[in-house]
Amino acid sequence: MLTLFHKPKTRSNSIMWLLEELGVPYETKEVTIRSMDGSGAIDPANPHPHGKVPALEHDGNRVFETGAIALYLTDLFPEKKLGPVPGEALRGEYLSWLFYRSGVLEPALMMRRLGVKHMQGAMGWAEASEVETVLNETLALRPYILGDSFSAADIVTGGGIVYLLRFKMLAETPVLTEYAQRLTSRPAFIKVMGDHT
Ligand SMILES: N[C@@H](CCC(=O)N[C@@H](CS)C(=O)NCC(=O)O)C(=O)O
Repeated sequence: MLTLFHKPKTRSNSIMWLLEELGVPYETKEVTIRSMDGSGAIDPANPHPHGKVPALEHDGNRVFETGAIALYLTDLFPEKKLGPVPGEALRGEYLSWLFYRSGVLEPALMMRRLGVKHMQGAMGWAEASEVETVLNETLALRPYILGDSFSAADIVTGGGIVYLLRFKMLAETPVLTEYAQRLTSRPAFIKVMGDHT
């Protein structure tokens, strides 16, 4: 059984969205987490080493980090065609965009929001405006991150784009807005998120 450790309206919604796109059986265990306002607490039932969500348990495997969970799931269900498996075309592109959200997109835009100056050459991510350029150039060429087909990279990094647009951390452009509309109109997205991201 797949068990998702979950808190509504958090990043674990992305994994629930993916599980719904996959159409596989799973259970959720709702846990408490620490909040920005100082409320909340780590839930001892949560296997995540930092008490965060999402975390996944499956057949004795613990998986944490949204990108890693997405990769685990799409490799587990290759027949669902939501992520290229080893040996398939676009596998490298897929892994790159899965890691891009937590490695580049989130830190770059969070640093800008916090007013921290980017130090070229010293940080493992690019400056926020450069990230915006790359996203716009990529998505101007194709409807989804990997091309014509939707994949879990659209849930992980694309879901991040939806969230960051909503909270005005990413500049709105026709390319990104139309991409976000493609994602948020998907039945599985609406089932999990409603009008929330
Ligand atoms: N890099 C992690 C981030 C996970 C994360 O920060 N989740 C938030 C909820 S959106 C959380 O659990 N926060 C509680 C805390 O920071 O203790 C991932 O992508 O899975």
